[in-house]
Amino acid sequence: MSFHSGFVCILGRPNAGKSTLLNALVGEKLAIISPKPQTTRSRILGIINVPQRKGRDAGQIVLIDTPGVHRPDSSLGRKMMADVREAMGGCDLILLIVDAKKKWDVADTFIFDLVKKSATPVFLLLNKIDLLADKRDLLPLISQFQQLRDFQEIIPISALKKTGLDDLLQCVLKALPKGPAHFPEDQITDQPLRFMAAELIREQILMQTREEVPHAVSVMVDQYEEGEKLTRIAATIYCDRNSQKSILVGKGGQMLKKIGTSARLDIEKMVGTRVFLELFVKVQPGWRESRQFVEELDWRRQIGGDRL
Ligand SMILES: Nc1nc2c(ncn2[C@@H]2O[C@H](COP(=O)(O)OP(=O)(O)O)[C@@H](O)[C@H]2O)c(=O)[nH]1
Ligand SMILES: [Mg+2]
Repeated sequence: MSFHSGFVCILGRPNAGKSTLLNALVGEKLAIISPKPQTTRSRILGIINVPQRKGRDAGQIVLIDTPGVHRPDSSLGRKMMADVREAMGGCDLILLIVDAKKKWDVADTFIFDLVKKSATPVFLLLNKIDLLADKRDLLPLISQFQQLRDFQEIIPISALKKTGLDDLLQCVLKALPKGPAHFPEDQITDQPLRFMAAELIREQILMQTREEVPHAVSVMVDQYEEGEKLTRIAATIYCDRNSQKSILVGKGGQMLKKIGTSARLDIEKMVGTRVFLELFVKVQPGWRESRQFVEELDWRRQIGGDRL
């Protein structure tokens, strides 16, 4: 049996289930998830090592989760789409993921056109099949998609229920070039812990606030000190307007406390020590329009290197 290795980009509309799939395949929570569109703002790497099993191929799959494909209308949106294009550019295989329950619309045309221009092989993943009452509905759906493009594979899955993922992994491996692993076997991501901590804080904000607040928020970790028993973290939540700040702080600081407590518990699970978390809220009007601010949020720039 042979060893395959390569980069695989997960592409799709906001909310199709890209990050859920990344987490399910890697078996760790690397990307935050929410029912709100544009939860993922930068590309996220997840590394899967498939061990040698009888009669099966082994290898290393480097998955890249990406922000949802959309027409950008701000500096933040343009940066997100630049991340999508960068991930697409350097990969060996594209996993185009669609929500099997959703009706086709113009946003789908946009993404299919994007994929059409690329010479990279594409698998189409029909996700959320757990929501289909009748599995026979899959066949007409598959033939409908077959007419759109010559997909190398069309695979029905449920990222949430982890259905069809074993078959998916084997198909992906076979489609990757033969060659040695790109990353050491014990590495599962390239994200620094301090960035993942910022994301876990943002996830709580996505879960606990509504309407325009989730989209108006970004989180930056100002201080991150790892100790053997205690990790000290200070982070700033940036929002657009005073009214949003009032919501984030809440009556008597209730909301900020709630966000802080839940995020702290999640970060403790991730780092394996107790965590002391301090949160601040600042108003930074129009930050999504500021190219400089948006670039400052990017941890790849913060550490001065871009490995992909
Ligand atoms: N029922 C069901 N829900 C899913 C599935 N995959 C993802 N979701 C949900 O869809 C929403 C968006 O998921 P997420 O992974 O953040 O989508 P992304 O924007 O493409 O990264 C979340 O509420 C997920 O729980 C699935 O296979 N079945
Ligand atoms: Mg996502």
